[in-house]
Order: sequence, then structure tokens, then C-alpha cells
Amino acid sequence: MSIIRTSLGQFLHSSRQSLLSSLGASKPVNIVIGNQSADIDSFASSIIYAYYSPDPSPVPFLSIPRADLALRPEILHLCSLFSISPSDLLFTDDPPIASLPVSGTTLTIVDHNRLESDIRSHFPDDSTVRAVIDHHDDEGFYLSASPRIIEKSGSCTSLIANHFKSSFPTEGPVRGDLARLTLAAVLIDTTNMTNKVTQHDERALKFLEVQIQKSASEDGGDAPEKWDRKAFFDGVWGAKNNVDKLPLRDLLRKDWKEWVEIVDETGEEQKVGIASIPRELNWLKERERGDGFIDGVKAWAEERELDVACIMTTTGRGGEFRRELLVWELTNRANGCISAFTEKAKEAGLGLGEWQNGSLDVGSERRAWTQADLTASRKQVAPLLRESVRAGVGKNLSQV
Ligand SMILES: [Mn+2]
Repeated sequence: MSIIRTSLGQFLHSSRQSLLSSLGASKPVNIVIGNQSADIDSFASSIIYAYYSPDPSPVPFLSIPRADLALRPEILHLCSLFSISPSDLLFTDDPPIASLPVSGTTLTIVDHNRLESDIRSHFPDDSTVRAVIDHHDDEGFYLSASPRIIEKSGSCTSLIANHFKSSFPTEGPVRGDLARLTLAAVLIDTTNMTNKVTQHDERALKFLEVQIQKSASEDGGDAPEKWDRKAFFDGVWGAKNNVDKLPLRDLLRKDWKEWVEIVDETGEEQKVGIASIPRELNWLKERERGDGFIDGVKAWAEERELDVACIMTTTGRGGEFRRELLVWELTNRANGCISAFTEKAKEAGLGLGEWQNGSLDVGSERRAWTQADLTASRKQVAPLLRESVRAGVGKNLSQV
């Protein structure tokens, strides 16, 4: 079944139908999937990779259960902009990844370069992964994948757009939509080309804006809206940060990553998780009233069975941009993590400062800080925290 490419909405509808009919016939499938944050970059990367690929093209998947789409207002915003019906998207539980045939199925991974463990347990053979395009540190897997492009860039979509330049559609409204969907990721990942911009992003931006102009002039009499990069960016940014009504548990799990660390020779494991939230600690504390904030974080940490929980906040843009950090050792066996983290943060120059006279601090178990190094995002902080979980244990043992 070849896939229809008249519009993004039609493309995704047709992709889903094609996948479901293959599953119905127990035929192997080809899918392309982004990382479990399912942010705009992963969303757009999987769709544009699928769109550009020649038939039989892979079918794009979002690496979250369908219910979690409600936590991503920015994706719903893009769906409405491009007339994509959310019912046409594919999620890890719709259809369940475990229902995909193992034999003959191929995977393309974008916006990460190591298949996530849940999916890996269904597809244990690394040769299932046939292509990789990503902008994170190279973890060294799937060396015979083709293409295998892993380079630093603000957005993974920039690498994909540049790679597939020659297969970009040359006519029809889908050309403008595809370019705008790609630019939504490029602009969000680079804060409108002011942050983390590389030459890959510059090249992609230039190429995509030309496509938007060509697409607009082709429409002739029926003049479409003029391309306004800032207005477009503001619309997506506004949707992404429209989280005021989300309950605390949803804010915590919305942009959540967790890791299991092996902390000693006996194979003992500890679990650490980091939420990234686009609101200040004070906003969270005030909104929940009383101890609601702390109780809510604790309940979430218990639900996830964490030893160490962390919240990173980001607010504002440009000169107003700020970061804060809260780390909490929830179990006795995690004692020592915060003191190890404080040292590592100092060496790494995070510039941690006491948060509001220590009003969220509890002894050596819980600390909140302002973070002066605004460039250090979760990508940089997570490795320090994970090392601290491992180092904290050693320290604890040596004190005994
Ligand atoms: Mn990305």
C-alpha cells in the first residue's frame, strides 16, 4: 500500500492505515520513532523523516502512550495548524509496540541514538535498527545503520532536513507545511535562532524559508498569510508554555526522564529522575499552597519508586531567562548524593546559589538552588546527578 502525500494530514492518515493493514496481515512493518520526551523535535523529526523517505517509507511513531498527548499542548497546537487529526497518530500503546512483528520489521530512530529499553525488550536484535539521525552524544550503537548521522545541532530536524534536501517536494501546499513543521522544531530548539545554533540549523533555516516563500508565491491569487518567523515562533512557544492548568503530577511527568544506576559491585540499583518544568519553584509552591508542592513531589517520587528526585525549572527568555534546581534524597540509601552533587556542580561551574534563604531545604536530604550557569540544561546536569548517585553510595559506605 503506497502512502498518500497530498497533505500532512492525509500522509499521517494514510501511514496509520498502512501500518494497521500490515499488522492485520501479520506482515513486518517499518517504523521511525523519536525519543520518549516526545517533544516537538521528536514529533517533527519522525514525521519529516517518514515523509522524505521513498516508499515503502517508515511510519512515524510517538514514543509515549496516547493519554500523554494531553500533556503536550505544543503538539496539539501543531496538529491544529497543519490539520493533522490526533487520531491518525501512532503511540507506543496504539497499536502496542509488542504487537509489531519482530521478524522482518525495521526501525529508524531519530532524536536519540540508542533504542529505549522498553522497545529494545521487544526488538532485542540491534540489527533491527536500520537508520539513525540524532544530535545527542553518540552512544556507539548500530554502526552499520544507513544513514547513521550523529552530529551536534540545535535541532535534530535540521540534520534531517539537510540530509533529505533533494527529496523535498517541489510543489503543492504540503511543501510550505512540511517546511513550517520542521521550522517549529528548529526555532523551539534554538529559541528562535538565539541559542545552541549550529551551521546545520543555519543551513536548514535558509533552505526551509526559501521553500515557504516558493510555496506562497505558487499559490498565486489566493495569497496565503505572509511568513512571519517571529509570530510563528511565538505561537508555538506560547502553546508549549501553556501549562498553568496542568495539575502538579502532570507538570512533573510532562517532561520527565529517569535512570537506574548500578551503585556497587553487588549490583544494587538506585533510581533517579529529573523533571523539567517551565515555571519557577515559587510559582509551584504558591500554587499548591501549604505543603502541597512538597507533598506532590513526594507522592510522584513514591509512585516512580525513586531514590533521588530532581526538579529543574526554566523561565523567561533572552535576558530574563532563569534556572533553578531542587534535589531530594528520598531514601536512606541515597544519603550522600547531595553532598557529592554539590561538589560536582562546583567543579562543573553550575554556579549554584541558595534558593530563598534555604526555605525548601531539609538538612542534607533536600536542597534547592538558583543556577547561575544558564547554559547547563538537563543534558549537562543529568550526568552529574547520576554520577553523584553512584559516588554518594561509596562515600556513605566509607563513613560507616
Ligand atoms: Mn532533540
